[in-house]
Amino acid sequence: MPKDLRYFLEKIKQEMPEDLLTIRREVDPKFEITAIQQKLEDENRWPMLLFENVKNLYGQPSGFRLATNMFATRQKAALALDLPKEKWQMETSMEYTRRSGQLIKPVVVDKAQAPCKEVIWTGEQADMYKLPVVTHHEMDGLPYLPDVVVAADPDNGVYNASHHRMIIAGKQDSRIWMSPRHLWNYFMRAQEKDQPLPIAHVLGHHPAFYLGAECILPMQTNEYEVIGGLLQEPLRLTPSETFGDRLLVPADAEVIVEGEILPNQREPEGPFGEFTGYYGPQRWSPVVRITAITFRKNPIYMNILCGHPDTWLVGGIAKEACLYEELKRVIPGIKGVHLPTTGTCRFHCYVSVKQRFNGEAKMAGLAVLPHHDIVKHIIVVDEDIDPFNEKEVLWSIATRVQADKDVTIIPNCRGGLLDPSSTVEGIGAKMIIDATRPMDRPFEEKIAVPKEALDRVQLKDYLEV
Ligand SMILES: Cc1cc2nc3c(=O)[nH]c(=O)nc-3n(C[C@H](O)[C@H](O)[C@H](O)COP(=O)(O)O)c2cc1C
Ligand SMILES: [Mn+2]
Repeated sequence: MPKDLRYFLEKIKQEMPEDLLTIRREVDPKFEITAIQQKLEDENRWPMLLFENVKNLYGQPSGFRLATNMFATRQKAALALDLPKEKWQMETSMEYTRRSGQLIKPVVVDKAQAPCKEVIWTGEQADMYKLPVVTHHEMDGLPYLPDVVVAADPDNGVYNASHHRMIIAGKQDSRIWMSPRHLWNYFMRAQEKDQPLPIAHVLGHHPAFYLGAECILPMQTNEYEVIGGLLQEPLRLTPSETFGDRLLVPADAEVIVEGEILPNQREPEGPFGEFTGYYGPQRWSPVVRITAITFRKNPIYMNILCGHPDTWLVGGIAKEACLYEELKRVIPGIKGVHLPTTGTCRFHCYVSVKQRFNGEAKMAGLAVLPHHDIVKHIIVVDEDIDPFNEKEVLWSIATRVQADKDVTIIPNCRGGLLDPSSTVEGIGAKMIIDATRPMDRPFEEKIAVPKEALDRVQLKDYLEV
């Protein structure tokens, strides 16, 4: 059985049954699903949710199930990479690094072997209102698709996969938001030739598919091969309905929405509740004309709740892994990289290093910058501090930092386009806090109860009568 969303749901059922909730009561995709997620989050609960009965945008039963919160905890990401859930910290990112370094070429199967072609809607039938497209937050302009967009490079056919929200403005009318990364680059080159860019929005696949889409590798890396590496098996592809072999789509996806980004057309898109926890503004964004919708029988539509852990983790783990590889080239003593999700929406990055030479910590901080543009504040800690333990990171800042020497501010860098504190869009300051011990003088010892005593003393011998 190829690794797909159903395969992963089975795995969760077997290995983490407490982490999957099935909801049978009928729900409306407008605010009802996100209200349930918010209420669970308020109780510190982030199980994967599978809604069995969801209405479409006509208010009728859609026939699509809906899955969400697939990435809301790191334990689920560990499971996605076949690790035991206890290995949710750096081991998960390291496994990502290992797998993404082993590119596995995809295989192409014909339509008859492709589950995503079990039902095909083209022409007038390809109506987005028949899908359970979710409206997430109060001021969101309209419902949004929040999943992965795949496209072939217009010049050489190399595939890119990346998450991109798409607003549903009409039955076949959408707009896409692209910050200036790879998909945007593909589109700009197609537009220069006055050509549309064929795309497919992929809704519902194995979580390793999503983790692969968030890699930060050179643009000429075929991301279908990266996804193969993460799945540890070739990704199965099949020709799209609209573009045939010019756009191959994942055969084992639940739902595929095909379309093309039109050149030189812009329409309003937004506002949208963003990963920052704020609404992003309404903008003039490229227009997508929807051409076909294909799906499996008893399909599972996939949603990702933006501005909550579900969004931060899928990108965070991929970015940590890629950053670790980049930093290792500069600082061999790199120990760990963590993009925390405790409300810092990946604007913060913790790096731990075994510093062997003065200044290496600063270099580690600097090396993060070109590889992940949204990171603003980098905190570099020693190897005795666990970057996954925020209490230790804060203690390190409190006790190892002198602000006049250890804080470096670099103005006017490329930053996240959605950072609400920046005054020029996409431009911002970076801050590196070197929270490592100074190397040129002795430093106080950390307190510790002797290990021998800790090993000897068993609490039950003292506290239980
Ligand atoms: C759930 C989710 C939604 C995202 N939505 C967008 C989006 O609408 N526009 C965008 O430019 N980036 C978005 N991103 C970030 C990109 O997917 C991410 O930067 C990706 O690595 C870009 O890949 P690329 O460089 O291959 O294009 C989103 C990420 C996640 C996890
Ligand atoms: Mn890419």
